[in-house]
Amino acid sequence: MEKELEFNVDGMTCGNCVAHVKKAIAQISGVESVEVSLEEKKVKVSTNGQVTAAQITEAIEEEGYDVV
Ligand SMILES: [Cu+2]
Repeated sequence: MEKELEFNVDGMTCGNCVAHVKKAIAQISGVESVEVSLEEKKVKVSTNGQVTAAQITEAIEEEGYDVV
């Protein structure tokens, strides 16, 4: 079943940051789409329901950004 997860992410300052975060999350198997709002510092991820929030948090943190 499809599931949407939302994260508040600190440290993104420009379009490159957004691209890095998007790419890192999109590589996780089971992720269907990623939306990033630089202004709101929000990341919305649609998944097939088989992806955990912890997996996504890890991917964001590996890119050097903070999930708050
Ligand atoms: Cu940047």
